[in-house]
Amino acid sequence: MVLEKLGKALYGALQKIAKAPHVDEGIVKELVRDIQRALLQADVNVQLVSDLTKRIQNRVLKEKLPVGVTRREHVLRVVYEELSSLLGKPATLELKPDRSTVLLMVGLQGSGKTTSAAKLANYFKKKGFKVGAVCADTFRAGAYEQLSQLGQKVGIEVIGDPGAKDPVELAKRGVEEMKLKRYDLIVVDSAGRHKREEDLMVEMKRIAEAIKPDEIMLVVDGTLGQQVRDQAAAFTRATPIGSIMVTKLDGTAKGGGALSAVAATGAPIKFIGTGEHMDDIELFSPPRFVARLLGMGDLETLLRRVEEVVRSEEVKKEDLKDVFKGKLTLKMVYEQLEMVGKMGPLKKLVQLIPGLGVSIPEDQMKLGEEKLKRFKVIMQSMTPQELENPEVLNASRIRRIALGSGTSEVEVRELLKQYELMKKLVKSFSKRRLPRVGPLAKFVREMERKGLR
Ligand SMILES: Nc1nc2c(ncn2[C@@H]2O[C@H](COP(=O)(O)OP(=O)(O)O)[C@@H](O)[C@H]2O)c(=O)[nH]1
Ligand SMILES: [Mg+2]
Repeated sequence: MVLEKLGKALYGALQKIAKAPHVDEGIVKELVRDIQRALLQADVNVQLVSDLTKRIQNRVLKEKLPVGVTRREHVLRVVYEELSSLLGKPATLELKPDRSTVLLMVGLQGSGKTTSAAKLANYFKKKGFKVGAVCADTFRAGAYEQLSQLGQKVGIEVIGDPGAKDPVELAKRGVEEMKLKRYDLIVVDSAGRHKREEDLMVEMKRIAEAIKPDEIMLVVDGTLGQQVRDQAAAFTRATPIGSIMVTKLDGTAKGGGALSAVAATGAPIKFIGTGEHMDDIELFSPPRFVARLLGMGDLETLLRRVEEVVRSEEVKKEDLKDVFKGKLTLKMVYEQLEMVGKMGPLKKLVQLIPGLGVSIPEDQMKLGEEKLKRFKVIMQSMTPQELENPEVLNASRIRRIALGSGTSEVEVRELLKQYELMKKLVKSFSKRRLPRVGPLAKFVREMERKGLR
């Protein structure tokens, strides 16, 4: 999970409250200290932490308890609300209904602009929009090549010219062409470095004047922690920044610092990047993000994710229908592996379900690339019947498959164990386990409405 360490620390702090016989001043002060420690470790600015924890303490100790709310619930709610507001207000990116929306990506080299441009294009394409990208980075060698490769991967048109010298002209031409083609969204990638930083800012301004984007999105590297604040400030001085995307939150302990520092500048964080793959992008909503951080689960995101998965061409509706019935064949596992070389959307889905994964440690779900390749080889040695119905795999069949695939029986059994594990996860989707009342009921109804159950 994103910001795993921070999430665990905060969860631990709140657990103390949940377990305490009485919520008194002493325990509230202890909670506040725990929260402070957790946030400072995530590189959240000292002043922000101090203000936040003061507010939490004041509200918890002084606010009158709303009717029907226990002191404990009140504490949880205050912490949840205050952490959410630390991360800013929720904001979305709405595309214009009647014309092309132009989005200009800016930011320093290496922040993840090009990757994020392709991720965003992919995100909106999956929602059914016609999306294209323009490479206006004429500074970095291979910039066009990089974007067009990513564009190919997600299946969108990319306009660029590796030989061009003038990024302003290039951006203008590309955007005009795509407007004529009636693209819903045109993402413009720009350069992140120049010999002098001033030149970069000037170029950005000129591109912005030439293409008049509907929104300028600043991309910042989340691993920089609270330092990103200076970057955001510098870009904001040069041109109006409409929104921010914080990347690389998958591999950093400083993500909390980056997010809160950005939020403090007043520009809304609209998306976050959580990995190198094209699907590793999330619409950012502080309340939802904090709910997940605190281990409250996140049904809204889950719903949305399900919707996207269903819509994406990669997953056939029929398959999901079976999955939600708790049925999973090795053939489906194989298709999942083929699809993204990982576990595919299924894994992401599973991660989002609150309470799941508790019995199955994360590292058991993660398989190394090498292992995945071996598994694929093994499955290629199986008959369609075996793939459809792994229960028929007895000792002699396992021996045959090991021989045929040039692997070992141990490995074949290991694959079967993985399969059982996934099956167990998938079973949790089944009717039997899903409650008819409470927060999950909404999810169940939604699935039924979509004919997925
Ligand atoms: N782990 C991780 N890596 C990312 C993420 N976003 C971008 N990257 C990597 O960061 C590096 C720089 O990205 P790039 O898009 O070329 O940055 P640009 O110079 O701003 O265009 C590349 O290796 C990307 O794969 C992210 O969310 N997570
Ligand atoms: Mg780039």
